Amino acid sequence: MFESLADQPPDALLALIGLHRADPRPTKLDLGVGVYRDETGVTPIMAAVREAERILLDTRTTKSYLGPEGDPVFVDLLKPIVFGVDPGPRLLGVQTPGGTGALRLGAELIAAARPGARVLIGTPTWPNHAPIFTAAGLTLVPHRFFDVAGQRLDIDALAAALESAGPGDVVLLHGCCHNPTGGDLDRAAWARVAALVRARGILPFVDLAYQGLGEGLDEDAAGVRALFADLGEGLVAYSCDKNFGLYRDRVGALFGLAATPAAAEVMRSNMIALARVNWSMPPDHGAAIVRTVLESATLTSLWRDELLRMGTRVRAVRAALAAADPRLAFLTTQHGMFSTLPIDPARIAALRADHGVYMAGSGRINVAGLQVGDAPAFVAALAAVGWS
Ligand code: PLP
Ligand code: TYF
Repeated sequence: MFESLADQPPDALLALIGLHRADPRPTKLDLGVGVYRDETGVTPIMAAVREAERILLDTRTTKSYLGPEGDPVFVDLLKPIVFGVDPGPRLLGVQTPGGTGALRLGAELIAAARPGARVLIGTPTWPNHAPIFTAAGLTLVPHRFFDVAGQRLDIDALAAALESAGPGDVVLLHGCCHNPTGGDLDRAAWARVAALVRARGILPFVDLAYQGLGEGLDEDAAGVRALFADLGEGLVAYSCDKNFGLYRDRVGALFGLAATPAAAEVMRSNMIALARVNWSMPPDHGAAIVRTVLESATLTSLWRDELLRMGTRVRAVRAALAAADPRLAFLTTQHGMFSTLPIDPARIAALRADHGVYMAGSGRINVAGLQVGDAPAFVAALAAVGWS
């Protein structure tokens, strides 16, 4: 049977981890896979998370099954963080294995409602977006979201894509900290998108994987809140894996806004049915940590403080890079851990081979992989390969 299978390429982003690890040069720099690193170069277990794990170890009495919807308390505690004011019974959510599980579940929900539905998708985007939506049987309709050479959002292309779409179509939007460009919609652009989505009857599907790692928890959710404030239907794929540092524990949620409370219950039952045939039930441990943090005022403020420091460090590295080379000034206008440099594959290869500088083949850099003090060496390596 399996002789018919063709070999599949490895995930290029995850492959960078191994390449960097195998490089013996002590001066090597890892700007590859998108995980936060602190001022010592470590992806830390956050203090609030460690404390929550201690509490769970002491108080957990069972690991019996929870159910396909996961922990509803975890989902309810996230609602005010994501949406600010709770939109009430039209908003529902289920726990998922990471933001990826939420994206896949949302895609399958859309496919169940409207087989083959068109999904407007801005380019460039996270490399897993297209395969996830395609695997669910949806039809991708790409438009240019960001001009890498000019380091500018192409809002007009997004608006044109929305104007060409209508009821039954979906638009995928990054909630904040755009991966891979750091190019976020500003308040005016979100308002324009919200108006078009409403006028055309398009379903917005927001991927919110980095809340708090840009400008702050509330600032990073301002777009999704503005969009959902006066909306009939929408979906949000949420990840706690970055803002709680829980990557391997796979913590996420899929939120849905339905037209009526009754429709919300139907939507929830469909999400649960789809979860059952995919992963049966989501893993509990990471979500239990988030729940334990958010149930405690002390742990919540500890978590918020540490997240604030993480965002501040990322912005400091962006500022240091811009100060070291004025051609990188655009980095300070972008948000979150990622930006994409206008740099060709030959130079990316030379950075790796000659300077031990590891970045994605697309030119994406994970700013959080650098220390403020690394800025001169990074800029010198860019200059040495004759960047732009
Ligand atoms: N969406 C984007 C844009 C991401 O960068 C990631 C990163 O992994 C995800 C979703 C998925 O996150 P998770 O690790 O929670 O599945
Ligand atoms: O874009 C990134 O680097 C992160 C981590 O298959 C990641 O989102 C990368 C690839 C992948 C899963 C997560």
